[in-house]
Amino acid sequence: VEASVPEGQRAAWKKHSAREFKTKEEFENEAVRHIETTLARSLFNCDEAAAYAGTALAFRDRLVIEWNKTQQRQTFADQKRVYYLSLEFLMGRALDNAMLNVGLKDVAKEGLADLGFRMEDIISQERDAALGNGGLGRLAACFLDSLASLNYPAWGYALRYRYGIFKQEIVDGYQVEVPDYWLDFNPWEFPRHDVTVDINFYGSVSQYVDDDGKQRTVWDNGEIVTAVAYDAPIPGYGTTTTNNLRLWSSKASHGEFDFTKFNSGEYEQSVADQQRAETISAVLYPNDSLERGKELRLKQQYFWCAASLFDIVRRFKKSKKPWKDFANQVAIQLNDTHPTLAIPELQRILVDLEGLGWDEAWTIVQATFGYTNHTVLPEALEKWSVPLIQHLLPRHLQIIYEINSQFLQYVEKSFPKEKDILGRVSIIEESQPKMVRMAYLAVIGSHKVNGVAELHSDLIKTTIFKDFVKIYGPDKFTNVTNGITPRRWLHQANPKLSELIASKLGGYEYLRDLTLLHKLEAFVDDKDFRKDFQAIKYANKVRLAQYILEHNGVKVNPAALFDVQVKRIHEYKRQQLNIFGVIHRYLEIKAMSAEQKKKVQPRVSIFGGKAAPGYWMAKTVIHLVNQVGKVINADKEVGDLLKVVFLEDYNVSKAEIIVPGSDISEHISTAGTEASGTSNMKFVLNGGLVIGTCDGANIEITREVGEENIFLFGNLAEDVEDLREAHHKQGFELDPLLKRVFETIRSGTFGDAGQFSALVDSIVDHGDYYLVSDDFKSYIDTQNLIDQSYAKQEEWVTKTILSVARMGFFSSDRCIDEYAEMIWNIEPLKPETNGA
Ligand code: GPW
Repeated sequence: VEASVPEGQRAAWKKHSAREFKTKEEFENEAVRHIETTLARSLFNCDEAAAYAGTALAFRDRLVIEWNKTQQRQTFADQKRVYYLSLEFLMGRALDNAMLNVGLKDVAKEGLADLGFRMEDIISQERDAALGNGGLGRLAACFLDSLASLNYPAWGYALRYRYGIFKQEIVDGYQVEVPDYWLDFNPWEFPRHDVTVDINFYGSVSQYVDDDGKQRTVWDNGEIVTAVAYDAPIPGYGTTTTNNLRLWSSKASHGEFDFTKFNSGEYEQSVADQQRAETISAVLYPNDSLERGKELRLKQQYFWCAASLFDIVRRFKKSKKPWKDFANQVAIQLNDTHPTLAIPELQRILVDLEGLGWDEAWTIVQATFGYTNHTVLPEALEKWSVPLIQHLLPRHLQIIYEINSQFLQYVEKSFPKEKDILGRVSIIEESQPKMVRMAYLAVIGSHKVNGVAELHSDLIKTTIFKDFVKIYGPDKFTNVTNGITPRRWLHQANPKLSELIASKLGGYEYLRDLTLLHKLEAFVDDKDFRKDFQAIKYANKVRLAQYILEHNGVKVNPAALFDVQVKRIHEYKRQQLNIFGVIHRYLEIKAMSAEQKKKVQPRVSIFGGKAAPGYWMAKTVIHLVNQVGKVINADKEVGDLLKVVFLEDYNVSKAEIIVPGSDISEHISTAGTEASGTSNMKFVLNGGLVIGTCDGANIEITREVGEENIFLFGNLAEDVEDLREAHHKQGFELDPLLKRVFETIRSGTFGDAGQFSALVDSIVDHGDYYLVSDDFKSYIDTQNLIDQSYAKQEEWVTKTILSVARMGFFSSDRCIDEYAEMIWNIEPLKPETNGA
């Protein structure tokens, strides 16, 4: 439908076209107008929530103007776009980010002060958009920020969950999950009731011969659910480029709300049907690095992939280009295997709906997709049962079998002498029931596969995808080491440090090119700079100490060493190693004379993170941390020498307070299990040091900052398999210090020992799969080294400054440029060119 205004009327249109505020006066004008009209409030009943809403709406207007222009410009330029398919986008708050990215935070701050409000109070009114579990979802959010900041034409696609990741409450030391209904006021989303896609489930497949005598396949007679688009603007930093994040919401199709049922008195049934449809986008699955094979999850995945592909194909078809140009116009990145159904779905669209030949279609599919792997953990690799896919997506199962059959024929021809290879690389696992291995389908359907840190990218080539390297050659596999956006994780979370750096580097250009940080090295001996740098760290620790007092009721000394481990609770991430180390430290202190105690470096051990609701071992760790904290924090003999706190409901906005306030942070996974880690980068960028294993991005952080500036310990990835095998064959000697820790737990020091037996037994009786005992001594020794190093404050400050200066590599801008060049083959579209 042609909907543009005729030439003759455009002058009037342009005269009244929306304008962007620039000054404090104009901001106040916009905010007050929104508070008084949009919200129907007045100066007599404007609380902080209303002031937040008015501010957000004022900035939203600004974003929308640039968003519209960007979309017009990108459509007009008609160059290749990238689509980032991720089931998770852990965005956090949007207002602060919007103000900083458009460069008007100071203007708004003064304006709000005029109106009687403090900026911090207003910002903290906003609820986090928590549509993700952990690192994978936050990475997607950082990538959106970088894509827009670098002016790439890019869209994110995901689901509009009504409930994001649950809110965590700690009750009597236990985790309790509370639903996160976040949508009652969300000024950042725009419902597009005119952008809908009908999605088919179940039903049947039939063949017919079309007018040209071609054999065609149709899939129909199933249940139809409608996808409705909700869009959110993604502003770039220091550019007007504003990209789009499109979230799909499910609702009953008109056919579904059955009026015959309704009229014949089956009102309840028709409402029930409606609710069933809405259930698809109702809730984010709260498992991190674990696959549970639930039908509703598969429905979510297909619903989202099908709606997104329909949308992408619809946009491509508007350009009237031939299909052979598809992969020159469209790059689709699969964030882990969750969107793998997009592969058979695009093949289905091209073959069944558009009438392309199989091979022609398959060439397009492979050229379009790239796949990012984020784990080698077997329990996280997705598999779906063949009967379930057969039932829910009968046509897709046929297509998957056809893809597999052609692939296996090719493998058989290439490796005629290898009998076992076909069974090993088949997309179908011959188990009972048969399973579809989604990672294999993703590898086969993509032109590039990448891991997320060097070690991880090497590991996938030698373990889970070893055979595929042989089949396709090594060039199909590559590495893009993860990164973080310095806008949120330095400028926004740590404005004082950002300002100090800008004062030395002559402005904020380093936020667009983080490698410029290297110039800070020149100031490492500058007395004033060192003093300022240290004072900022101290102020951030004071802020964190206030937060701890407010939320945990524990008074901590900001001069103590703040030791932080915040991330999802998982056995492979080894929070248990940390808390056992804390217990060891407690026992050491208890055994000291008053004289010895004077030499102890005071510490605060800070934990935070959510456990998946069904993950008992992880929940036990949370409980143990809280019990240990209760005992130690109340022990007068220990006092300020050791405090232990568990921060409730760790999320993005809390990370923005916690990360800048850390001296040392823990990234202590069993070597070879953490694909990359990204919070390690955030801590170092904010002037904290890392204690970590030789795993994931820790290794590259070491390469960049120098091994004298990081505290590495523990066994290496290459030795893990042998150690595990030895445990099983010979058994193993429990580390004596760890043994003493377990005796303390068993004695009931931290409450009924039975509550922690599973945790202790997994190490003592069940082979210590995560090598906690093997790494314990080395961990304790390294922690002691940290105490000594921290006591030499001048050396410590030197380490932290040099580390910050050397973190340029870890900007997510670098990641996006690498993806663009190696995988997507796309170019930026600068606002100045084609100025719409
Ligand atoms: F298991 N990651 C995550 F690979 O946060 F799917 N959730 C997940 O479900 C998975 C991975 C999955 C994380 C990795 O654990 C972390 O090492 C990495 O830095 C992050 O993804 C981003 O790549």
